[in-house]
This record gives sequence, structure tokens and C-alpha cells, in this order.
Amino acid sequence: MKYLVLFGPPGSGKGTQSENIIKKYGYAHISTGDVLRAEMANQTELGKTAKGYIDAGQLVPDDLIIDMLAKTMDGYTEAKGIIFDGFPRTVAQAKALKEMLGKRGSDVTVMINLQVDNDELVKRLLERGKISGRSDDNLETITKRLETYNTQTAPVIDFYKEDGKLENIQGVGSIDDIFAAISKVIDSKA
Ligand code: B4P
Repeated sequence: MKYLVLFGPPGSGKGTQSENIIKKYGYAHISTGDVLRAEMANQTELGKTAKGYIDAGQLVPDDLIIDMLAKTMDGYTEAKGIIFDGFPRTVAQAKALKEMLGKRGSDVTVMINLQVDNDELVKRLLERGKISGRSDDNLETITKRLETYNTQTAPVIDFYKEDGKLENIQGVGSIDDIFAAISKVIDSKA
């Protein structure tokens, strides 16, 4: 089974490109952001806790996320591949994922890092905010999310670089062109 980490700052197109990968490769998809939004909509204990962090532009604590991910992953034993979208977001999460996959006798196949500059990210997220109804797509929270990314999430890139799994992809341009570059990387790992 292939394990693909789709990585990048908020608004870099992880969710957008995940849809393309699912369509072409039939991989299963785990988006921690989507799982958290479902928990919030259902007003579960996890959802209520997560909402405070998400609306403040902060990360939900590692232990909650790792537990949530492990439970979600248990449901995917038959898939051809799994896309991790928005996970890991800290080095602790990256280490936990390595351990979880190690127990399956496996490892991350590749980490695709979508590179997009700050101005473009803000522009996209403000645009998405007009229709998404997401409580974190406003300028104040977007600014905090980008700070959180730079301090807590960007170090994950070095983790995968040292592990020999990093593939950088330019995340600015047409969605189709970016997907073509992603496909090339996935195909090279077949
Ligand atoms: P996420 O749901 O993961 O969302 P995201 O990073 O904001 O967006 P993404 O990169 O998927 O962008 P999209 O494709 O939609 O996280 C939300 C929050 O949940 C986090 O802030 C955090 O608090 C919490 N959380 C989630 N996972 C966590 C974890 N592991 N640990 C702790 N906390 C966690 O693209 C954005 C917009 O750009 C879209 O409108 C799209 O149409 C547009 N776009 C995409 N590609 C484009 C292109 N090439 N050109 C122009 N526009 C493009």
C-alpha cells in the first residue's frame, strides 16, 4: 500500500489536489481538517475542544489528533493507497505516523510539499472564505494560521528531507499543471 503525505501551508491546495489523486489513483483519503469539521458539526467532545483551537488559528493538540488519526486509519486496511491530507502538522505527529506505519511493516512512500507564497495563500483563503462558511477563513485567523504553520508545521519538511521522502512541487499555477507534476511523482514511486 502507498502512503502519501500531501503537505503545504493552509490554502496551498492540499484538499483540491487530494480530490484529483482520489479520482485518478483511487486512493483512500484522510483529511484531519475534514474529520475535525465533522466532529465540530456533530458537536462531539472532540469537536467542541477542536473548535477553540481552529477558530484561534492554532493546531489541535497532538495527542487528540494522533488518537483520531489512528482510529480513522484502522478503517483502511484494503485501500491501494492512503493520502494523508493536512497530517502530519508537527514533528511529533510525523514521528507518530512513522511508528503507526512501522507497526504495519510499512513507511511513508513520499511526502509532497506544495510550495506557495504567503500573498497567494492569503488571497486564496479570503476568496474561499466568501463561500466556505468556515469560521477560520477570515483575515485575522488566516494570519495566525500562517504564523502557526511557519513555527510549528514547516519543521516537518526537514523531518522528511532527512528521511529521504521529500518532493517539492511548485503549488502556484493551474490546478491541472500542478496535478500533472504530482502525478509524475506518484508514478515514479510505483
Ligand atoms: P485544513 O482543513 O487541513 O485546511 P487548509 O490547510 O486550510 O487548506 P488546504 O491546503 O487543503 O487548501 P485548499 O485545497 O482548500 O485545516 C484546517 C484547520 O484544522 C487547521 O488550521 C488546524 O487548526 C486544524 N488541523 C487540521 N489538521 C490538523 C493536524 N494534523 N494537527 C493539528 N491541527 C489540525 O485550497 C484553498 C483554496 O485555494 C481553495 O479555495 C481552492 O479552490 C484554491 N486553490 C487551490 N489550488 C489553487 C491553484 N492552483 N490556484 C488558485 N487557487 C487554488
